[in-house]
Amino acid sequence: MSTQVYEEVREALHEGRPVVALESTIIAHGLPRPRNLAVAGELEALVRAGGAVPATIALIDGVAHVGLDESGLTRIAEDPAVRKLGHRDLAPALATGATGATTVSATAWLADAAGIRVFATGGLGGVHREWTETQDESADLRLLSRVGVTVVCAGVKSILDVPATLQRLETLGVTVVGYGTEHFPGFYLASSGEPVDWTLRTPEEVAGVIRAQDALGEPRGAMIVANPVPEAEQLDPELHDRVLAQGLAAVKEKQIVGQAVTPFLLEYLMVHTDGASLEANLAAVRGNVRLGARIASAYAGFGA
Ligand code: PSU
Ligand code: MN
Repeated sequence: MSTQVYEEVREALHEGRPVVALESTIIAHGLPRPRNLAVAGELEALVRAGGAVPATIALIDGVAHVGLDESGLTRIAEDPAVRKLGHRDLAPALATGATGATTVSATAWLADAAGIRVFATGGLGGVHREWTETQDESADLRLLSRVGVTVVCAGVKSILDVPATLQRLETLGVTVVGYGTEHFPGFYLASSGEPVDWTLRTPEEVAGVIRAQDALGEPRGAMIVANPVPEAEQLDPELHDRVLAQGLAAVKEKQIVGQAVTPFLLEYLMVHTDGASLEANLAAVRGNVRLGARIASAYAGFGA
């Protein structure tokens, strides 16, 4: 496979220094231009400030990049032809020379292959509402049952069916821990109201669980570290519920299906909350990236 691991990332991995993988779909398809490019740079800077090396992952002209330089980040943020790639899309995209942003599933796959153990993002994909009619479930969930990556996220996007998603994660054997909370976060909201079975409170505790996974060995599986957006920065829950209901009705009316559903709803919420959902989304991602750097540092034995 044609993979290029950015030199700084390769050296850090070789020396056992902390590395945090970042996904690119959120940049290309989850955030509005031109803010998306600024955010891409900001997230990398947050990883560095936390003492780790950032590795933003994407496909450029048929080459999988683990770690992007500035021109790569700019291309992913600005080129309108950038596709959205789940892990099942990687082979055709590589073979045809495509350029694409990687979702959680494709990013976790490539990070795992490169030996990166910690990955930070916003919210995972999951089981969509009305799954019984559409069978729309993000490929993120199943892929996470097959890779040994720790994913720091603010839960799953609240546009989804959260209880059904937690059920699927249980079936798939994906470890779920709340970070400093007994409840699964609600992406734009600090809590989804659903309980979690395990609560960890420090990066060292999370690193201890990763080491226990190492000791257990096969079969490997991911750990989801569900880190809530601070309550002061969450979206107003009433506004959230009202606008989300409208957005879900619009998906139906406009007959939006498949890969387009998630970007449509994220944008709908942004427009109809006057940008408040975007700020909550960004606050969540920033918190996750900071925590990811601390976890990677603790796991590498660098303290936090
Ligand atoms: N989280 C965000 N914004 C996003 C996504 C997650 O804050 O755009 C992306 C992730 O890349 C995730 C994808 O893997 O949405 C899920 O898309 P789908 O539901 O089509 O699988
Ligand atoms: Mn889907």
